[in-house]
Amino acid sequence: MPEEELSKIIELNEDLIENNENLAAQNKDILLKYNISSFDIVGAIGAGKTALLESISKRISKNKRVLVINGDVTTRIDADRIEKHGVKTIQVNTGRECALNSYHISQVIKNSDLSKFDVIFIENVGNLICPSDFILGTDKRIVVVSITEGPWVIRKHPMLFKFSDIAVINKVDLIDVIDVNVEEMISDALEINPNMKIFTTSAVTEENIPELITELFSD
Ligand SMILES: Nc1nc2c(ncn2[C@@H]2O[C@H](COP(=O)(O)OP(=O)(O)OP(=O)(O)O)[C@@H](O)[C@H]2O)c(=O)[nH]1
Ligand SMILES: [Mg+2]
Repeated sequence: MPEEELSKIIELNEDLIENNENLAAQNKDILLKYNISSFDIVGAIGAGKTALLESISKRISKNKRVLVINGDVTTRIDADRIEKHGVKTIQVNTGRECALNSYHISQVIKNSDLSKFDVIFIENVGNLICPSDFILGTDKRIVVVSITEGPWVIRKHPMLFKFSDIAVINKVDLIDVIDVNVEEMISDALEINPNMKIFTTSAVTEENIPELITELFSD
């Protein structure tokens, strides 16, 4: 590819990221104005993002008014799973895009009565690469992987860990049948981001879910 064309592509990409960051800052201001705690959940396909959200929703929906925004390429399967636990959900289908961006979230914000919610969770499309370029304007980002993705999943995807606040290593109930060293996965995450809070969870046994919830609402 000629050098000139390549530099145009790089510029376009930088513009996209900058526009996304500006819109994310606006989302953040609006959510703050309504005193809403907000979290976006990124992570591998099938790592258990929805299962964890089901477990969290079930536990907090008695005391907090929760909205879950589900990003998915085409279906609303995840939103239907979560809605059963007494929280409101909004499905955003991203079509050909591999991650939610701050424009999607700004549209949801614009069309929702935010005074009805205390907490917003955003489940991103399952993908360990695309979401790293697109912040959404939430208070905290949670990255979810599970032990079934193999021992190197964190080391292979450093960007998402670098820019997340909390890491969840899920499916630890399967530790007897999967050959991974969870302690090594934890140290991989801490090497990438020493400030990260890390939780080893199971959405099935609900191990460490109360601790995760305490961390979410700790400040
Ligand atoms: N054993 C076990 N299975 C789990 C756990 N969490 C989720 N699962 C199962 O893993 C599969 C995928 O879980 P989901 O919650 O749909 O994962 P996800 O990350 O939301 O997946 P996508 O939205 O498709 O990226 C389902 O069959 C869940 O029941 C866990 O902690 N332990
Ligand atoms: Mg899901």
